[in-house]
Amino acid sequence: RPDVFTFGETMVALRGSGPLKLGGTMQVSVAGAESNVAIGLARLGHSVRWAGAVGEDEAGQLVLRTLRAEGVEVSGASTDQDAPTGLLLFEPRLPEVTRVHYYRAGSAGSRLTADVIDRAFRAAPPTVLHLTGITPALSPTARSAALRSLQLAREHSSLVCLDVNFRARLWTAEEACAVLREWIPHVDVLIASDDELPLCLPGGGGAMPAPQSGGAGPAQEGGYRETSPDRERTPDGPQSSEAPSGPADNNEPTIAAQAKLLLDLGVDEIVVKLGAEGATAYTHGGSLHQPAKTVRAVDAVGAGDAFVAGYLSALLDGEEPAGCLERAVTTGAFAVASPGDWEGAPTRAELGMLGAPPGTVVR
Ligand code: KDG
Repeated sequence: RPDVFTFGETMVALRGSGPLKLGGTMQVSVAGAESNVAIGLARLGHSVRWAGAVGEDEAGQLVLRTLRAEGVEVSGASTDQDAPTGLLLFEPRLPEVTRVHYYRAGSAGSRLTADVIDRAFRAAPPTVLHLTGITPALSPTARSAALRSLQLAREHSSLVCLDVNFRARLWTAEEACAVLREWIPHVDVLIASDDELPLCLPGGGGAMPAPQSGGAGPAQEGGYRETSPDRERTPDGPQSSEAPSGPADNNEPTIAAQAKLLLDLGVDEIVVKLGAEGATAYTHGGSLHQPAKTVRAVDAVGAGDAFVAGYLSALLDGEEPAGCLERAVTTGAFAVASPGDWEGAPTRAELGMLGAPPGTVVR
């Protein structure tokens, strides 16, 4: 049984160094929320399978080759001869603001079908199924693929982790809400930023999350705290308190009330990413807040996915919510401190580096 099965659209990602209209060079890599999580987990030593559809093109080869090189099993992936692999461009506009441009309408990844997911899942039913709210936004067939995975998870007693990952460029809050609230009864671990929680609740579609600065996720969603190089670092050790904890921020009463509704709907753990404020987990036993780790922010894209990888990794290791949150903010901070969606994801041996004093050279 693999530890985790995940699926979604992974695209070729081109990263510029300034305004795109000025031209210049771009870095070529791949990006996809679910494959970012898969790589993060594989680096931490877990067995992970990823499925999705890529085009029969060099871009598709790059996606599969990258995932294989990272130790992610891709035998369940499919190749679409009639559509290209999707593309996304990252355009850094300000040190902390990145703009994302998608070229994914009609892409191979968006044409994912339930049959592909059915085959991939049944070939090796996992301990954990991880999916995101991006997949159902891609197309009706991708939406049925996601729904099929939820049914299969129930059939095979896989734990279901859902990261809401609302993408305003792909669908409206009302559309997202209609799908997500149907999914909630199938979800065991729900991961969301605070503004995404209403999307999972009846009537939540009206609470439109604020437009995201990068278009690829809240700018600070991975549970990290920024610092400038000349500012003093804050202690990095675990600072969680036992449940129930004090308020995480001024919105805490609303967030707690929403989390309570979700617990009542059958979700076991609701993990709310609060960006620079860290993250709070809500369970039937109470709530637990984990402050962020302090790092110098280089590229926040992918921080939320890294956070999920850390959380699931610790969960698979049998950790309680405190240990899961601690690892999640650690992996989130690694992502923020490194360029790229997933490139800076830590191995297990590297996790402790975050607490090293500035100037440390590991020999
Ligand atoms: O979390 C970062 C990813 O979401 C992004 O790089 C690409 O999957 C992506 C998306 O759909 O935005």
